[in-house]
Amino acid sequence: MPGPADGQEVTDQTERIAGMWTGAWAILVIVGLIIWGLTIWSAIAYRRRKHDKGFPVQLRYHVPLELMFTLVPVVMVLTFFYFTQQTTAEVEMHEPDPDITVNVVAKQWSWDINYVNENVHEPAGVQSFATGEPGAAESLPELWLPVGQSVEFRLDSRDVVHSFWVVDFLYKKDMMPGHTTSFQVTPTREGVYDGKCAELCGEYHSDMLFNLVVVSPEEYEAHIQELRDQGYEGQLGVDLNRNEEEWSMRERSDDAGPRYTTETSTEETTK
Ligand SMILES: [Cu+2]
Repeated sequence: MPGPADGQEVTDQTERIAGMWTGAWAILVIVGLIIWGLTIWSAIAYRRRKHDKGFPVQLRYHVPLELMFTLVPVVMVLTFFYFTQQTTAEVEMHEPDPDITVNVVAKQWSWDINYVNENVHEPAGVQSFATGEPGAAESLPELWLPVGQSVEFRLDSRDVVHSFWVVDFLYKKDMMPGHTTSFQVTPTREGVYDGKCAELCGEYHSDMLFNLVVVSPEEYEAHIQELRDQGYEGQLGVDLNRNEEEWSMRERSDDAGPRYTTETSTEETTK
């Protein structure tokens, strides 16, 4: 079973998602056992015996049997579809007034975290280097959230397609340049959770890590105040130029002709 050892749910959605996952597997294992059982049984029961001659009785156009072969899979697919659709709709539900709104901007290869209501941001994310040294994990960009409050993630990208993934949330969402995606969730368990980019986005994709820190509302407020005191007011939006040069991604792709030369495409294939 996914989830932390103490059994406390990480968000208000994890139970539902894990239930969908394990339920589907349980049904499929039962179906598998029936199919394997029948296959093995028929191979043994109808095997060719010593004095058998010619062909066994040939069975054709057995309408009830063929109806069953059609209807059972159709019913199964429809049932899985129903539960998948139901779970997706619940997980994707947007309340009009979430308690916290966080705008996450992905960039090759890190994250900028903006607290929208408070109009402060985390220090600009710097790509991590998985050095294996103790303490490397503590230097990752952080996203703080208060426990028990609903949060809306607004997800943007400054360059290529990334994907926002907090592993223990059991959910991830693509981040695209020029299009904001979003989802809402309520973290229900304090702790530090691994966040990753889940969409291969270039050479250092695997170093695109962050920590999601779920704390008490008081600690969250204190953290926001600390950011404010350190001067991290405002937002690090998508309009920020990621290379501090005189072009935006849009201009560059429009003016520069084909995006990929043979040089970069050979690089691509080595990943
Ligand atoms: Cu990425």
